[in-house]
Amino acid sequence: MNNNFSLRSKEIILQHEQLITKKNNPLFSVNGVYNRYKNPILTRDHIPLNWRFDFNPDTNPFFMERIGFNATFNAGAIKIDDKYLLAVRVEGNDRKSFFAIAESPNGIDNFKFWERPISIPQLEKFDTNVYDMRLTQHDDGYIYGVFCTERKDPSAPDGDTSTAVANAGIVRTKNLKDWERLPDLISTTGQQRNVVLFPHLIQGKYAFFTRPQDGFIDTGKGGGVGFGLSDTIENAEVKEEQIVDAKTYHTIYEVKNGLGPAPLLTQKGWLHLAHGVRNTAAGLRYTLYVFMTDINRPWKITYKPHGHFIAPLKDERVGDVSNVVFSNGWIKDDNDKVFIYYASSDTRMHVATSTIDQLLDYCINSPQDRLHSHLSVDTINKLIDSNKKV
Ligand code: M1P
Repeated sequence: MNNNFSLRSKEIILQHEQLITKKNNPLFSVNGVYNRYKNPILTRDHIPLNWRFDFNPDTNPFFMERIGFNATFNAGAIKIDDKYLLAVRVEGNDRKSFFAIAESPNGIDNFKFWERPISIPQLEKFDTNVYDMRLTQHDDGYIYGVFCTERKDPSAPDGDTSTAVANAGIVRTKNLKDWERLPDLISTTGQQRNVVLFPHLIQGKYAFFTRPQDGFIDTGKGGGVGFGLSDTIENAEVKEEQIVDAKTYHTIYEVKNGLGPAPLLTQKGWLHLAHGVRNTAAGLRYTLYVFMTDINRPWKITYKPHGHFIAPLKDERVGDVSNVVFSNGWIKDDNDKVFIYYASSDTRMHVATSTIDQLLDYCINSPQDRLHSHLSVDTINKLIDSNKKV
């Protein structure tokens, strides 16, 4: 056996084992709302070595990587049988995203990918790219994965090789291994991304949070987190969408926003995590925010703290698409601990932990965005005044 092969393979196997078994620790939280963790939970280096290297010394004498991976991000999340499972968006060096399940015993470290990535069954019109799967354990007994499917825009002029049409693809499973593909969601708006299936029927219908938009990048007149009902899931069609949370001038979601994972049920209503996008001279900035909706009318906002909940910090700020945090997965544990899975800069995955009590307190008792600087000052002064009485 070539010395090169032997030395390199041993070293790479050792480094990989050390990485995927590394312990993760919470960091002190100044805001007291959630704890970040020291290490990212998944990076492209976590991808199994047998997806990347040819282990045959005859055909790979230099032990070179044959298939490269670019990023692991935007993961859906679910807990089954005491295992914390992420449906990770893995992006290859060829820019194609796909999904792969990574499993952890504790939700914060030791994430390991299952043996193979998920093979999504194809419809007549193949997906060009798939990403950002939201997992919903539905009352009907299935786990649904709703994801973005992207195909070249058939109306793009000759020579335009980037304009795409985005839509919501739907798959379902009972074990995260065998997936049944259902037809894509039909809606009256041109494009859909960030579509999330609500876990219960409403008025006997399947309910979706949507994000209607006019174009692939621009939301145009659409925009905002929407909500609509479909008679069936086997041929899902949302004929009417109402806006739950509109994009708004001079906010952290002035350009667009979209729901993250399926909302969590609490005694005080539904808890939602979403992302908001604002413009800056340096490009778009994606941050996460939370809000609550009425327990019986999950499309009606009841509480919405001002500004962002999680924004890109330190190393999180830089990556393939810098200044982005994005989340489409969280898990509420039996003891009401909440694991918030978020990706930074379209590059790697992180976890933050909180509790339902902390998140409710944050939602209910944080001031709202009053949309003008002088009203923000007024809000600060009210806190200063009330602190004088303490
Ligand atoms: O690059 C940031 C994000 O951009 C898109 O999100 P949205 O549809 O809200 O603009 C998605 O491509 C998402 O995957 C990505 O993280």
